[in-house]
Amino acid sequence: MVDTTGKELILHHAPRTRSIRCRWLLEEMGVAYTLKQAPYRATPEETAAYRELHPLAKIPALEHGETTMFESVAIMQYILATFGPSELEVRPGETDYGRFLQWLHFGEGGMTLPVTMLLAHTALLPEEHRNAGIAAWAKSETDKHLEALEHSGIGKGSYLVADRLTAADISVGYMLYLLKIIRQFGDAPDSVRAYFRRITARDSWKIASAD
Ligand SMILES: N[C@@H](CCC(=O)N[C@@H](CS)C(=O)NCC(=O)O)C(=O)O
Repeated sequence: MVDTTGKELILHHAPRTRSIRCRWLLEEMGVAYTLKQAPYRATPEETAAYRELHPLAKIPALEHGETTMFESVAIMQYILATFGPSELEVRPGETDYGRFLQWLHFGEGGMTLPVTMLLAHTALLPEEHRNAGIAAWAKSETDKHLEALEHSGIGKGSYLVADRLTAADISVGYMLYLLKIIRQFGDAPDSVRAYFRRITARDSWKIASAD
């Protein structure tokens, strides 16, 4: 599929960040896009221009004609709506539509708080500012989210919903990747680790996560 809107689609990206979600989806859908490296964890001076697109200077951001956006899951929904229909989306009328929306947002809205606290208190913050109590709480909350995944469709089939790879897998898959980066994925349930291996065996993932 190519861009039939006639407008350049620009994804502002940095390695290992949530822009991988959008790039993974674009690669799966075969939509043409331009990748621009965004300033990541840079000084206020270095991010001044980028803040026009993203007021928090976080990654990702998207430009498409008059439209500029941030929030990775919202960007995925925009891509699906603008360049679909696509198998990567579950649409109203399909049995798994509600569950698709649920897991799509679980990846960011559900998992971000515990995973970010775990990241902060095991890796990101200087050691003297890390809090062992918060880290333990974040680990236990993260484990609950992984158990919820274990008891979802992935134990029975290959994917979260609709027996096919969808944007919900991409949303959740990024969070599992983040846990892997911070070395908090090794004790995840077997079915969740096997699921992660399965969905990241695709060329689209390899391209999206390459740089
Ligand atoms: N909810 C936002 C989160 C964006 C976000 O936190 N991005 C991270 C990278 S994955 C970032 O830019 N971190 C740098 C910082 O916080 O300064 C989304 O899904 O787009």
